[in-house]
Amino acid sequence: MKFLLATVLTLCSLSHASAQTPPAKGTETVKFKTSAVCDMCKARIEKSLAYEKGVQSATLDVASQMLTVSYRTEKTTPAALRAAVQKTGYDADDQTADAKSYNRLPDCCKKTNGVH
Ligand SMILES: [Cu+2]
Repeated sequence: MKFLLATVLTLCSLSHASAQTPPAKGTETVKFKTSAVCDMCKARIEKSLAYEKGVQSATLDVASQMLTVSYRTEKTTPAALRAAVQKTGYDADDQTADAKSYNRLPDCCKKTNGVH
């Protein structure tokens, strides 16, 4: 009886593990429009994204305010990456920056400044 129970539990956890693995594997690239205005913003966003789970590279072009992120599809999602940008204090596409983080930014990095 004990043996049977162990077998059932093992089968159960095995099927759970495979159900949680997304079918698509690999690397995707996504671009977000941010509210970055200067090289300090660029450094801040790139550094913060580099620490995000699943991120392989993050590059921000200050002139266009476009952030390009390549990420592992089985580790993270565009939504999670956008949230990471918001947490850093910047807008990501139509999502507004986290207010607390935004208020901690130096004055030169506030979006009222425009790109400089
Ligand atoms: Cu800045």
